[in-house]
Amino acid sequence: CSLNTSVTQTFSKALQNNDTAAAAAKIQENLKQQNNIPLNIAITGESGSGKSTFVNAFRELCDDEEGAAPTGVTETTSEVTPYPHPNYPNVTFWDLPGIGTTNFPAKKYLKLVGFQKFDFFIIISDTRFRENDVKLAKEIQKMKKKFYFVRTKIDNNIRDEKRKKDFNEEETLTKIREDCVQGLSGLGIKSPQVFLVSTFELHLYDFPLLQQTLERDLPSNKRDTLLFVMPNINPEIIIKKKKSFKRRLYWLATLSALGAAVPVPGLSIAVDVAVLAGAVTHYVHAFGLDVPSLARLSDRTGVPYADLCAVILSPLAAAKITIELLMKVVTQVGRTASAGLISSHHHINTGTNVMLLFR
Ligand SMILES: Nc1nc2c(ncn2[C@@H]2O[C@H](COP(=O)(O)OP(=O)(O)OP(=O)(O)O)[C@@H](O)[C@H]2O)c(=O)[nH]1
Ligand SMILES: [Mg+2]
Repeated sequence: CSLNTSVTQTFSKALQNNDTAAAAAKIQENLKQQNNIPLNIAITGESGSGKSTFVNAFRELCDDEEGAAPTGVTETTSEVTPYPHPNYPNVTFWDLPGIGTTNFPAKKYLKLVGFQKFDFFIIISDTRFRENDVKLAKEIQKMKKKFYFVRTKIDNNIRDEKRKKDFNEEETLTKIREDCVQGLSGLGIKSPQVFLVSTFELHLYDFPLLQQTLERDLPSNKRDTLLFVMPNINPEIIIKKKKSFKRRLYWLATLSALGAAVPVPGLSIAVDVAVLAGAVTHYVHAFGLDVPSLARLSDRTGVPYADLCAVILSPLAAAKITIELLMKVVTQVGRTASAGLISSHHHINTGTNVMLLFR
């Protein structure tokens, strides 16, 4: 990536000029930049459609947990509420009141919720989409922003249809999808795309497709930002996170190796520790290995926390993320980047740091 190349160049130059403060500052600045790419996601839809539940699911919070958006059968969302992601505060989910509850025309509604800041809108409905949803979508389009229709509570429809003798899940889903598409087309939306979702079971139905679509539509610098807040609902997402993490680690280790190539007392160690601590923290969060995430998972599944710590390694093993892999990346990068400039002593130090951080 060109940004990274330019940072690497500035970094090397600063080191050649013996300007260690500038070199360290450059790394910190870039790490901060990478972790601070803002992503603002607007969630809107009529009252009771499941907006707040959707926001909580993305933040991997139970509805009754501290910091969760209030949800329920009575009307609860009446104002614009930002919910930052607990591990990635640069990502904010905005729980918006349904346009119908505000009685504002679409243009005024968008102005009041501050539409400019949103990267995209998710318009949720638990039934067919209505005129209000369409008016809003058209106005969002006029403002040159993206929107996605999400039809929620599919689990309810499937459960109801299952009672019938000739139940066929695919047919049921197609029927709901066609019904939504027809409704939207009838109200003037050209070839609408509707994603069928159960917020209680994000791994099912169209949520994975929604994830892929969002990723495809976002500008490239924001793709990883979205990826890392995606719940780990399937191996594909875990593998994508792994790849992105590897790329990042590769680059960090390159800088770390460059730092070590020039004998500046103190700097290399500081860089290693800062760089690796940052990378490993990121890793731990992305894969839900932090203590609060594991405790939540333990609560949700009833699996004792200690057992979970052991079990959780298996999906990671499936994605081939291991401490050995991390070590390999770090040492191999060191070798490639240094082109023989740095001592093997440095590799060992870097590896040891990784090991220590993992304990
Ligand atoms: N079965 C099922 N129920 C859901 C789903 N999503 C939300 N619900 C339920 O629908 C009800 C309303 O959900 P909320 O998230 O509070 O809806 P909201 O859109 O935020 O509502 P307001 O804040 O009043 O505008 C709650 O009882 C949720 O548990 C889903 O995917 N499946
Ligand atoms: Mg709500």
